[in-house]
Amino acid sequence: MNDCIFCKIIDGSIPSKKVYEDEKILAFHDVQPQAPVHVLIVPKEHICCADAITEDNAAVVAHIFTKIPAITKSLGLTNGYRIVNNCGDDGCQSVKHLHFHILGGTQLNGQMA
Ligand code: DGP
Repeated sequence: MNDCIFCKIIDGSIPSKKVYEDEKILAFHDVQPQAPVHVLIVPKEHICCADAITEDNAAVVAHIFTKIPAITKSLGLTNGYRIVNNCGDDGCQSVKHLHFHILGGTQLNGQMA
C-alpha cells in the first residue's frame, strides 16, 4: 500500500490547491508556506528523492524545470524566486517523494543553510 502523501495528492484522495498540472507533473501550494508564495512541484511518478534520479527517470526532472518559468510567471513571480530541494535526513526532507519548492513573492534572505 502506498502511503505517500504526495501520491495521494496526485491521485486526488488528498485535496490540494493546484497551480499547474499535466500528464507528468503537478504543482500545488505548500500547506505550510515559508514565503508569500510557496509552491511545490512534483513528478507524478513516485521518485523518493533527488538521490534516486537516474538516466532512466531524469526526463521528468527536466520537464519540471522547463515548466518553472511559466508556473512562476503565473504566480506573479516576475522578479525572481528560489528553487529548493531537500534530500534525505540531513537535508531535512520530510516527504519522501521528490519535490521542488518554489519560494518567492518577497526578497528572500541570502542564507542557504
Ligand atoms: P520537505 O521538508 O522538503 O520534505 O517539504 C515537504 C513540504 O510538504 C513541507 O513544506 C510541507 C508540505 N506538505 C506536507 N504535507 C502536505 C500536504 O498534505 N499538502 C500540502 N499542500 N503540502 C504538504
